[in-house]
Amino acid sequence: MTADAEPNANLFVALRDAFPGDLDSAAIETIERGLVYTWRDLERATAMLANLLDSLDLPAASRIAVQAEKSVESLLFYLAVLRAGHVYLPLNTAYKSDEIGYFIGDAEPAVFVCAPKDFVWASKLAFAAGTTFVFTLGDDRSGSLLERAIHFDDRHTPAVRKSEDLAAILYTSGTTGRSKGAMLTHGNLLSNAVTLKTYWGWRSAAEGGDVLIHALPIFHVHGLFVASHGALLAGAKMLWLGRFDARRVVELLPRATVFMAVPTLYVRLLAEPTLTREACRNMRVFISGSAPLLLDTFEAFRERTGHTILERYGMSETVMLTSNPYDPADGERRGGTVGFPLPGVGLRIVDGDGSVLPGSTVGAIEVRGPNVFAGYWRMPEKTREEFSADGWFRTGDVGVVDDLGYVSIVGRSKDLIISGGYNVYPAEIEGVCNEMPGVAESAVVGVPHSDFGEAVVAVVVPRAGEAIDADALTRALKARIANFKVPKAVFVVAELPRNAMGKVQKNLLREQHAALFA
Ligand code: MLC
Ligand code: AMP
Repeated sequence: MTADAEPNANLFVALRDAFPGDLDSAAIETIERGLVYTWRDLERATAMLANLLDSLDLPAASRIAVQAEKSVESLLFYLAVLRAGHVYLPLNTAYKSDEIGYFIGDAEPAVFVCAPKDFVWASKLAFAAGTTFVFTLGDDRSGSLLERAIHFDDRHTPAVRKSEDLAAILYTSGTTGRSKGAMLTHGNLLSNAVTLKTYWGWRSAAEGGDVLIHALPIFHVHGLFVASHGALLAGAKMLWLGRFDARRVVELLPRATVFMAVPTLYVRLLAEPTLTREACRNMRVFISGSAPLLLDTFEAFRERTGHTILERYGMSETVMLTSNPYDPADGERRGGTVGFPLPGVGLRIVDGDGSVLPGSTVGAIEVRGPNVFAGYWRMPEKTREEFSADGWFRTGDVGVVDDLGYVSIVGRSKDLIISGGYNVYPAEIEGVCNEMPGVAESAVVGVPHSDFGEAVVAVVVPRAGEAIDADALTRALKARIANFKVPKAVFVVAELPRNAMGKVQKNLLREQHAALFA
């Protein structure tokens, strides 16, 4: 870099600059495996992995797709991708080969990292799509990625990136058609992490040292960006769980100060008799998001633990948008609301014509700010559609802002089901159901579920003269799509309810099946 060049806006550099002075202190402790990673380990391992990527001579900003079980090494690889100046593309571990085939075909990654057990089918798909390198990574440090990286130097100069350069692509399903890749820049991710650091009062080692229980998957915004960036930017320690386990989390609470989760995890924590005020005595804040937190859960948690959950709202395209206050001086945390727009985030409510509505009026939520993504990967048309003429992003959520400025989400204009924090688009599931033998048409709806918040239910109509076996259909769906998308119940009916215009009346189906899992 020359003397008058702009500073390096690579997100990795900002995260690394926040490492504490004592590089030999613990950065991450894995609970299931009992391993401790120091900050020096993070520095060295990301350097080795970044040097491996450099050795592949990839074009700058190549897409690097990863479908690997959660492990500290997969987090380190994410950081190494940033460090080397490439674009990280995480994929849900539940996705099946059809789904992976679509993502790889669309994103054309130069490198694909998969679980060792998936190498045969996954590498075939990747090489067919033009991917040059396929590595494997297991959650027990196995696989070719680490075997190769170990031979590289543990020093590396981070690639110079501009704030508007891409850092990650997160696929998010579409209301029609297939998934879209939301392109997030280094600037999007860093600005949001810096805002949350202050707004949620993250404490560095010198300030008392936060300890985060990291129990979420790391292929989505919540676990990968909000949780990991938060801890890294504070130089705070993480207690790392490969998968969520309510009993284990309660056992860890006395050693922790911060917990982040989707509502299902709070419901499961409440089912643990060992969750008490005493267990939470050192906790500073419990944060919830990705799906609506029921008021019952919010109140039961406060009663049991003495802690008021802080609910916030965000999405893949924008990272975090609003948050209930952390500091009581900024107001109380209100159940049923997602708090205030974060500093620097603009939020407005508009009607169907795009006219801005006055306070306390329900309408479509639009947002803007340094956190709002750069558009959908190779979908300029779709990107244009999702922004207003004056540059606000249409979230697809329906909400209202009260007199005090608290935002509540009251619905969605997008036909979306959120099950246990994962998004399921009915149009996608209907498309797959309709391709199944004997199915004439189908309708997929979300119904209340006591654990997952919402559950996917399918109502299918057989072709004339044919019969459908609901169990066989479910089995066939399991082979095609990620398990969390598979309907928890399938009903076979002679016809779907329709209105005078011929549109399927999904509200009737929702009402009919409302009590199934409530
Ligand atoms: C698992 N299953 C689910 C499911 N998760 N079904 C519906 N919805 C889900 N979310 C399936 C399993 O495959 C299994 O099916 C059956 O349900 C029971 O599984 P389980 O053992 O109870 O599930 P478990 O492994 O414990 O996982 C549940 C969970 C997990 C809640 C821990 O879903 C999870 O980690 N959710 C968090 C998602 C998240 O991080 N979202 C953030 C998105 S970011 P079978 O058929 O095999 O028996 C975002 C932006 C923002 O939205 O604002 O943050
Ligand atoms: P994703 O596309 O996975 O990023 O999901 C984003 C969507 O999750 C948002 O558009 C909202 O519909 C929903 N969401 C996130 N946080 C909340 C919340 N706290 N309350 C209600 N819905 C939420």
